[in-house]
Amino acid sequence: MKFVVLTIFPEMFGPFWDHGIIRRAIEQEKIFASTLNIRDFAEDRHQVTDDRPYGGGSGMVMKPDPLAAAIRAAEQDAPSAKKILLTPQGRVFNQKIAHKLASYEELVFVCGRYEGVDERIDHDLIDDEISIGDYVLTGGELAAMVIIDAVTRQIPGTLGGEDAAAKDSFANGLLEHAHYTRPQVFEGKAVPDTLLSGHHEEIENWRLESALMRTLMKRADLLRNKDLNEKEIEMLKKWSRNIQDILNFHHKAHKE
Ligand code: 6GU
Repeated sequence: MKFVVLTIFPEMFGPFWDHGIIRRAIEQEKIFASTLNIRDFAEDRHQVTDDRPYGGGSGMVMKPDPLAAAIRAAEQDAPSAKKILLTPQGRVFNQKIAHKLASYEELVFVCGRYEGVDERIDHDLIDDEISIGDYVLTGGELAAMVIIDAVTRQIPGTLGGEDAAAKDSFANGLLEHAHYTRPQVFEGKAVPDTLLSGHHEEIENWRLESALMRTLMKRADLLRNKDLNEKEIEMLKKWSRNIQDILNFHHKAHKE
């Protein structure tokens, strides 16, 4: 996968390329990462990339000419790339989009700054617009890093475990199960017995139940939209029977 990022702050990306999974993916040539400084494509003496908005008002607008030139230069470097503009007006990023983007050979990220980008940077130059959530950032750089991070860990071989990405939160529509490591007892709290049992099937069942419970408690919306499998339905029914049982006892106790 080749990532090319167009930005007026290329220095922001140095530390990002240089740490953890991203660094290792670059070293192992699973990903190729570069930035282009939009300022280098400004023709004027001061290399200006923004200007005041026609019609007046506060804030500055990113000029179309340096940006268009930068995008065309990126296309030289990554001819098959999907070109993505980072903007709060884009479709909202999620795991499904991360998975889809990981299937491309090349991605170009265009980081908007100031109040916005001149409207004439449009369909010939941009294939997709993505936002990372309903809040406003000062620029698309952090959003590009978020997306590059999520896409990189979808690329086979970038994570430690064989199928680590497949077990991720959201990959199966559930949050991840609870995790424990040493010590076995921390501040009086013990690790659940099942996880110490060495019994693989029981451990898998425990993890599914943990994942399902956490999703129900923290993100019930995910469960409503999920295709539940038979095991998951059985677990939910079991809980439901238990809850009904408690309520029945409670009801009787109060009538007596
Ligand atoms: Cl992609 N850009 C900016 N400026 N703000 C955002 C965003 C992107 N996604 C959420 N907020």
